[in-house]
Amino acid sequence: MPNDTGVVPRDARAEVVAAALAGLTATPKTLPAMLFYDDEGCRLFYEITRLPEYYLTRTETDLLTSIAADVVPDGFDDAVLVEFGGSDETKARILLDRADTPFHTYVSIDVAAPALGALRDRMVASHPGLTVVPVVADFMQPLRLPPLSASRMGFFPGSTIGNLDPAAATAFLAAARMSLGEDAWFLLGADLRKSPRILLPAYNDSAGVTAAFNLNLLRRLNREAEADFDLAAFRHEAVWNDRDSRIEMHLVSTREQVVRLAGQTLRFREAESIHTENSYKHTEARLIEIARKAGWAIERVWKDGAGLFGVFLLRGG
Ligand code: AVJ
Repeated sequence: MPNDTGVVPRDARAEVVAAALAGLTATPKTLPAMLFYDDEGCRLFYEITRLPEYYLTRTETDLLTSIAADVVPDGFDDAVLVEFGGSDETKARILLDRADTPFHTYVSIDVAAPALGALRDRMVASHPGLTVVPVVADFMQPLRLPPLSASRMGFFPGSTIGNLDPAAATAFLAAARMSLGEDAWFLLGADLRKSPRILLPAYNDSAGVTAAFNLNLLRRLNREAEADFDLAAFRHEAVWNDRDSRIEMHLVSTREQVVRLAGQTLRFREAESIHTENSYKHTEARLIEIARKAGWAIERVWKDGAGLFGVFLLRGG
């Protein structure tokens, strides 16, 4: 990941090369969605969140704002909010900015150390009374958190859980339950299954921002993995996979071609795709089933008026 100077450390580059080679030598070809988020990818994702077709961010933000007082369990005080994959505090602020917030500590777990450092600086400046604890770690793994107060709430907004297949989503929620310890709570934001007439434009917007976001992956590999992808020879594609209930993003080769990456030769057939992302769209019932399998009880579920997006309050034992 880039540091403040824009220079990518060698070991980070080695990880990008290893991940890219593993995916691009597999059949069918894939690339991990986490590779989207270099500096330009983060900027493009922010632009996506402002698109008229991308209803997710504004729907969740409005929903969280309207329920912020209700998500706090009775007797919850001296509380800690633990965000998973939280290198952007915008959603957490909805809970932390309230005059009556029970949260005095904000723990944010993310692999991107520079982004976490910037987040800490922003939060310390705007919230003098708040203790901000950045934790540099892969949130998919169980982790040892610093000693926390009795009232703990995990936070996983943004429908990031949609990137995980159901088994991985269950494993993540189970690991988070272990990391948070006994009697913790968890607030999960997830996009819901709906008509592809709404879903497809959200992942194939008319301004072409999602296409640029997808193709930026290849630009990143050209820079960080000594690759020579011709960006004009791949096109963005978003498809609805009804059986698996997910949007898939692909980069499709427009012709037969050969690409070099870190000294290796990669061959593409015409119309061959690189599968770059899954975005699962589960029903409320399916998400409840996944949370239960991970050992959580369902305390309450909120949806926006149109039933596009769900916020799930889970309770550990
Ligand atoms: C950040 C994973 C929730 O799946 O909607 C947006 C990423 N990809 N447009 C999503 C994304 C294409 C986003 N998540």
